[in-house]
Amino acid sequence: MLTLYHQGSSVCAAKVRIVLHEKRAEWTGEIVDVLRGEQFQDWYLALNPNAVVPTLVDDGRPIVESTVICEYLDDILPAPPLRSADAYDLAAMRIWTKRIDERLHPMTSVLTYSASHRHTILDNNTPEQVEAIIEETRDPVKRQRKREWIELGIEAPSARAAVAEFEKTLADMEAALSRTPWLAGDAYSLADVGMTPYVNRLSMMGMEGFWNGRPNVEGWFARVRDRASFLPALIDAVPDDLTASLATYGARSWPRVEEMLETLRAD
Ligand SMILES: N[C@@H](CCC(=O)N[C@@H](CS)C(=O)NCC(=O)O)C(=O)O
Repeated sequence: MLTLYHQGSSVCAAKVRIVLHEKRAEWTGEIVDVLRGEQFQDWYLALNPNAVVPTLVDDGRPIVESTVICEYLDDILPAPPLRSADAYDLAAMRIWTKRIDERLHPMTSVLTYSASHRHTILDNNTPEQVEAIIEETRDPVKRQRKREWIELGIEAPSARAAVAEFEKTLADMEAALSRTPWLAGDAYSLADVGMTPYVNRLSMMGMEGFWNGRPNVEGWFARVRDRASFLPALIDAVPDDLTASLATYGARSWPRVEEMLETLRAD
């Protein structure tokens, strides 16, 4: 019995949902509303001491870390395989998933919060409630960053670094996809699963301009969107109000992001 603790807005949780749908697994989902601080409740901390989603519980045993969860699912549900039997392609896949975990994911929080979530938080809460949302983040470094994104939005110093990281990632995707049809070889793999929610996040925020002049990324994303896993894992799982706010506020932030991109591309 597989239970996924997740949330529609979470890119990490989306990776796991993709794998569950690719495998046609039987699973149940429990929503942990990370935008309202539910991840800090004691019952959830007992499952995931890092206070983040996703957590997979398999017959009462919790597994954390989305990349680890995806590999675990590929171990227990081998068909269809999402990791190559070829050692080189497998290494290439892990370079992508490692890069996503270490570099792209932290920058996605910056971009999403500073371009979109901050507006939702500011528009729907009193100043005291906003302060409470910031203060409930236990890690002092994360708390300070959240404050900066909520207060400064896309003008936060970290926002430029986030735009630069996405720009570099998409440039490297374009190069990889000019060599092979999928990111880590001839077959769809956990590398493609891993990148999908991040590219989709840009798309949901109306920031498709990131792949202007990148036909291989554009073609890859079209093929990813055609997969049966895409709609249930990436679109249907996202609450309507969140989809609307990502689109509205993302579009509002895009002109400034585009300016940053133009500067980066001119350098
Ligand atoms: N390395 C973790 C990162 C998980 C993570 O950052 N989850 C985000 C949503 S994508 C979260 O729960 N954020 C809530 C918070 O930081 O308070 C994983 O891959 O599972």
